[in-house]
Amino acid sequence: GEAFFPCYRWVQGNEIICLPEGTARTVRDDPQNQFKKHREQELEERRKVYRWGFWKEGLILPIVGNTQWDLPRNERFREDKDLDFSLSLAKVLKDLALKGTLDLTNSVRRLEDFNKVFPRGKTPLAERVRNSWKDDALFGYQFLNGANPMLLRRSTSLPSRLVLPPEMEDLKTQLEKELQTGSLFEADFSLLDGVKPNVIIFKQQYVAAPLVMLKLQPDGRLLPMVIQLQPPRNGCPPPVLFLPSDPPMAWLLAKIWVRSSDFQLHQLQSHLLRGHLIAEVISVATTRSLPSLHPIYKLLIPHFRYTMEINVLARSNLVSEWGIFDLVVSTGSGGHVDILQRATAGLTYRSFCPPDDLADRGLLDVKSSLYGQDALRLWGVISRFPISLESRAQLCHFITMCIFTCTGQHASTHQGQLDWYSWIPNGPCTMQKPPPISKDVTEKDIVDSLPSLHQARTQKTFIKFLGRRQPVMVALGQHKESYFSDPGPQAVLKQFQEELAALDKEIEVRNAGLDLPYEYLRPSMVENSVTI
Ligand code: OYP
Ligand code: FE2
Repeated sequence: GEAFFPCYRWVQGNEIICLPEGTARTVRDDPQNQFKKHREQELEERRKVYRWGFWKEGLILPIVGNTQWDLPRNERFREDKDLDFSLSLAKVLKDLALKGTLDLTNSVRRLEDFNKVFPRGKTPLAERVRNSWKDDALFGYQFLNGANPMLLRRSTSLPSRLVLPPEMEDLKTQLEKELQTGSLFEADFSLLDGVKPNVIIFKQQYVAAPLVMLKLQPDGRLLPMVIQLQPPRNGCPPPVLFLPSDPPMAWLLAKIWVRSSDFQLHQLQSHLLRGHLIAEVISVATTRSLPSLHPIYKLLIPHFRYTMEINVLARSNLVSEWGIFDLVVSTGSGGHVDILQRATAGLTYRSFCPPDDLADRGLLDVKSSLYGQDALRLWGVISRFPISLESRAQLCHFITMCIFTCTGQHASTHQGQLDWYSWIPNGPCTMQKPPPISKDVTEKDIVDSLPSLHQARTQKTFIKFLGRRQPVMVALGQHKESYFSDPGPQAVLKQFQEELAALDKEIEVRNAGLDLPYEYLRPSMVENSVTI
């Protein structure tokens, strides 16, 4: 049959292709091959309806179709979801049209002016971000438990791109000391190096590829030590290094550049590619490969609801020509596709499995990585779910990866948007001046670098839309359709739900004792599939 992941070099193992032969009826129960024939016919039919499409060279394949109307009826939003999606989109767009009319002539003069586009009904965490966004501790915290917890890694050596001039002997000593004790971490945005920046209404926008070195303190706080905004280039003087001891405006602008770079990698690599697009490829491949009677089909199908439609909408409105990225994001108009291609080339199976991914990034024993702790716990609960596959450990691992990707992986990168990107300077969608090459920086330089009022309002509009509470929402493991008729699997589902409830309670209790609660992987908050 068709390989489960026809287009990925990272899934080669035959454990995926050799799925058990239709376990609803064994060969012995089916002497005339009647059931087998039925399953084959069903798959033939399915492969006609669910065809692979094509979006861009070098990217994973999507479902065929350019608009939501091209999708099979079963994949379309049902009435309640459709209504909620269209109405809330209409509402935010109306708001944008009304309040945005004067934005092209009005400008942001001071940082406080971003209050004009700070949403009402914001979350407590968004409020906290607005008040404390300049703190180094909150800046560091975001790499652990913010909107994009996927980039940070523990350093195993000083990165080769970090060229330290002789007068920075002190810094070198400090970095080496942290390295020795295993408390040195890095966030490297090299993937963005050389990406072509957007031009928006005749105005050049800018992209950088920073490196941040951070130290993990015994109290669990992660603090930045140095920021390099661009990698060194042959024949050019080494890039300036920004330090916490620099003049406040210079240090702040360096941090803002990092936040804007994180916005790009977060949305494109962590959220869109590793959440939405991978969930879609798993859905399409499963639907084409497994008949309805197959237990793995029954197990996975609830985790695919609405994924194809939301992704068609994203491809045709967010990352399309004239889409939101082209209109207001620094990597729009092609750079974003380049980033997706680069990120696709680097996908690994291990990186989709938190036990392996967190080990590879040196985060397993970091107590202040709440994302890491919760991801491991959730992974554990899911992996105890397909219990009848216990003897096929690798298949179980693979299926757990599929479910975690469609649920926890997406939730952990989707849900932070409203909290961390409502205050625009903490996650600017674009930068309008080149990265600074000196430490002579004023508040005006910062404001001129940040998004215009119109860009900021557009960011707010879509962040609010994407981050709003979903009224039509099925939480992890709470689907009402029952696919399994046997009491055995039904009991397993019930146990799954009980373990999820226990984990939810535990996280709630843990959060009650924390200064900043981490909510994105609470089972009651995690959606059962990628739907927004
Ligand atoms: C799809 O104007 C989605 O019609 C939201 O995408 C909104 C639309 C379509 C309609 C837009 C319109 C949902 C799912 C996704 C994803 C991953 C990437 C998200 C990037 C968000 C960027 C926000 C932009 C702020 C400037
Ligand atoms: Fe999403």
